Amino acid sequence: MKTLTAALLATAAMATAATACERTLRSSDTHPEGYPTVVAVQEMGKLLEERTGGRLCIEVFPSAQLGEEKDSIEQTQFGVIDMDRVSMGPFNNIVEETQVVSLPYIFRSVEHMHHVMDGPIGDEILAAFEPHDLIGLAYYDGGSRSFYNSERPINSMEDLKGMKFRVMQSDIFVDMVGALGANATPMPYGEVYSSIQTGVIDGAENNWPSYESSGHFEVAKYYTLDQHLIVPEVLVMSKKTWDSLSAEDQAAVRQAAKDSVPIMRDLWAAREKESEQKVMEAGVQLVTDIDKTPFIEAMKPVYQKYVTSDKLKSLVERIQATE
Ligand code: GTR
Repeated sequence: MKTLTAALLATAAMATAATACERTLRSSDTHPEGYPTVVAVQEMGKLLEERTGGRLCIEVFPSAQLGEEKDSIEQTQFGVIDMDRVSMGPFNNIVEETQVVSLPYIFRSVEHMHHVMDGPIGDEILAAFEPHDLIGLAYYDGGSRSFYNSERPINSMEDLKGMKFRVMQSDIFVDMVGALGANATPMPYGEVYSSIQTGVIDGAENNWPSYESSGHFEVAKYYTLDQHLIVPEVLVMSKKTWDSLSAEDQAAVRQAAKDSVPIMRDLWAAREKESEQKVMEAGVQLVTDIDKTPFIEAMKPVYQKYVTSDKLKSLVERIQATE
């Protein structure tokens, strides 16, 4: 009887919690529960619920439950999904301005990326989402991305020759890998593990937390810190959803998204260390002393191919001029 009463009370409590929200926004993420981006959006949801008195809540659907990034972006444009937390990479073919922050070695460091994205250039790129039925809300950290593979340690650009790497679905990354003498295969994140395991590809490239949480380190133990990309991640809302909100709630969404950024950065810094430790303990063979100069040199044709319009040229110049 006691257990039954407890169970009933728990059900009642859940029902109250569920009805406490007038509207629950569905947010997509490719990463699993507990990953910094997932937790940051959940924290944003708490702020939003509190500040709107329960008018708005957020439910995060982790582990690509609502689809892989390319598809979830489309669904968000259509308004089927309310919010999406994605890397800027998969936006390259939709929002031209995102190409500049996806160029290899455009940022000198994570600090440089923060200075750019926290300032007017970041705001300009966020605003560029709107004509594509999306509202850019905030940027999250994605560390720096480096190559890993199942075959051999990469000590120089020479070692990459002929290898096959998965890249995010963006032409820039295909050309980036090609310029390094390797072959690129764009594919959804969720297919990478088995593709490495079965030898369809030799490896991929990512940051410490993704390399760890995806389990890729189990099938590709050679990791070289060439740090070719520092791509920020972005949280967007469907313009359809946005337009259905009052001005007051729109402001609350913007503010809560903004307030989730420092939370995310703290979570990220901690997770980078934890992930590094975990994969190293699992036997990952790390190369850190790699000369990046030839890598940077090799990217010239990629810049020439993509930075052609005045808009992008100006953005690149202003990013490079930012301290
Ligand atoms: C991660 C990023 C994801 C996704 C993934 C990928 O670092 O957080 O949004 O883009 O990389 O490589 O597909």
